[in-house]
Amino acid sequence: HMKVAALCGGVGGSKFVEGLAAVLPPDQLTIIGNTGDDFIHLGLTICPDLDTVMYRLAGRVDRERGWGRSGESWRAMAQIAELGGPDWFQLGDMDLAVHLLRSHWLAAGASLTEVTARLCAGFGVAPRLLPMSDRPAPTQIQTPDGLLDFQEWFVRHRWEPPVEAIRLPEGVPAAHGVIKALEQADLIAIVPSNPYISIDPILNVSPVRELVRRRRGRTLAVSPLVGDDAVKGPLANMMRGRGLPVAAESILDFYRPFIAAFVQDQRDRKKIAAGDIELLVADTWMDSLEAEARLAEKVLAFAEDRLLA
Ligand code: FO1
Repeated sequence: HMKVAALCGGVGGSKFVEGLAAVLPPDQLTIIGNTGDDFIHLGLTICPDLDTVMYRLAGRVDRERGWGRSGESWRAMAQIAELGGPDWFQLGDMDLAVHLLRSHWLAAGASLTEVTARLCAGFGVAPRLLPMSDRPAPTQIQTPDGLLDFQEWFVRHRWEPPVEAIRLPEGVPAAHGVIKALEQADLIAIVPSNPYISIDPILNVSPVRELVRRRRGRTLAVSPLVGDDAVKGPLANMMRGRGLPVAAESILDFYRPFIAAFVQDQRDRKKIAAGDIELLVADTWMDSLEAEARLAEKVLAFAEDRLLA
């Protein structure tokens, strides 16, 4: 049995993690979630990526949207809109209950790690979900129109204007449990999330980048591209903006200093010349729990064979 630590962003990553959770005993899986997308909105602390993972593992995510709750109602949001409040970020009634409780516990002095653990316990989520840091580490997007907060750029302006640079705060410490999980993991899995806005913010809390680099021989990444395209979200746009081909090879190049194994989708036109990196070509399209579990099983067997043997 191997201990897995997964670096995870939002929607895409949460699907792979759901697959891992389906095939691993819960005490063998620690998920390190991106909190660079977090923000304070309507006075509440919102952690979209942690919640996306938590709701999915609880079986309560809206599987159509990929975020928020299934069976959600929107009465509070409708009232906020009627009163002229900000309604560009959609917060459902049940989702709001989580943000209220999180903000309440944080105000009472609990850490985000502790609050996340309490929420996960309440939802019956068994694997450990850790925020990358207990301190705010907001990602900002540099655009021709100025510097935007992440959710302003992502949700309010729908990935516009184009990204000139991604600004990550320097010197933010990782949460204590994160370092321990990365040191003790038999396998570090970089899940199929956006490398620039979901994974890089996690690598950037100290000392995660150095730690993962040191444990390169035990680290694997799954490409977020399927058939040379992004599944959802701005990744393909961002790659074009960087002058990179929208292909798994560009993703591999980004992760090269950190990994010894890489997984690309079988629909990609070109099989990567991976050099000294172990390569698995697999079906990474995750449209059901069965597909997620099948992929997780395959990736773990590959890791066991090529990295841990
Ligand atoms: N994404 C949207 O595109 N529009 C929304 O109104 C929105 C609300 C929202 C509320 C709670 C939550 O946990 C996530 C939400 N998301 C929304 C998704 C999320 O902001 C992004 O997908 C991630 O931040 C990117 O990883």
